[in-house]
Amino acid sequence: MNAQPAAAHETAAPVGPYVLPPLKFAYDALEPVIDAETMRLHHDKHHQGYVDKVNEALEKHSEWLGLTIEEILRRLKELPEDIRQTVRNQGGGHANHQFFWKIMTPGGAPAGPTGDLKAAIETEWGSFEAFKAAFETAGAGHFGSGWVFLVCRPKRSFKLEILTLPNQDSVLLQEEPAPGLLACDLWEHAYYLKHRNARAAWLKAWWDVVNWPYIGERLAGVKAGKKQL
Ligand code: MN3
Repeated sequence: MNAQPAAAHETAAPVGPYVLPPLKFAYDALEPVIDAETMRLHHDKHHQGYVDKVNEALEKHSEWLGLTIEEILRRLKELPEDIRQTVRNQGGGHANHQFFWKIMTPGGAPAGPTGDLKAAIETEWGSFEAFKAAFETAGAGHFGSGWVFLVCRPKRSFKLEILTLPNQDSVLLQEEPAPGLLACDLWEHAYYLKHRNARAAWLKAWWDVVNWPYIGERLAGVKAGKKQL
């Protein structure tokens, strides 16, 4: 075992034991897309639970606590077997939710994607509308809990791709690097109080809170070689 402290370029990401990052907006700031009660439960209970449980697992092999959750997920196969699946689930849950809170903003970004991101979306799907439809179809069609992601493939000329993953699996577990640009939570806890069983309605409503300028920055970061979820 040879866990190293996080590299300098990852200083923004904290090492363990992890702490629930506070929301950057009020619980009701994403209404009517996400109601305050859902936000409270989702952030304060669900996300906190993932944080607590991944910390509990890593304390058994505390040399790993010196790494960011992103680095641990990238190196999951090196983790001691007795905690590997727990860290995949709970650590994945922590990383996915940390990512999810960052990509949303009150009022969203009505202008949608711009610049390089807009061009990359149009190259792949023809139009922003067609991309949204493909993302919604992938998310609505995913069986059971999981996430739908927009990722970038640095090894294939930064080609964009939509993928769905089960449970709390992170894009960082992918064999071929696939940094995440966007992610929507498909677990019922993310939408059930407001949208009931209508996952497709949740996905359609969710565009209204996506922070497109930030997604554009993430793509620029990937292109600049920055390691991020
Ligand atoms: Mn969730």
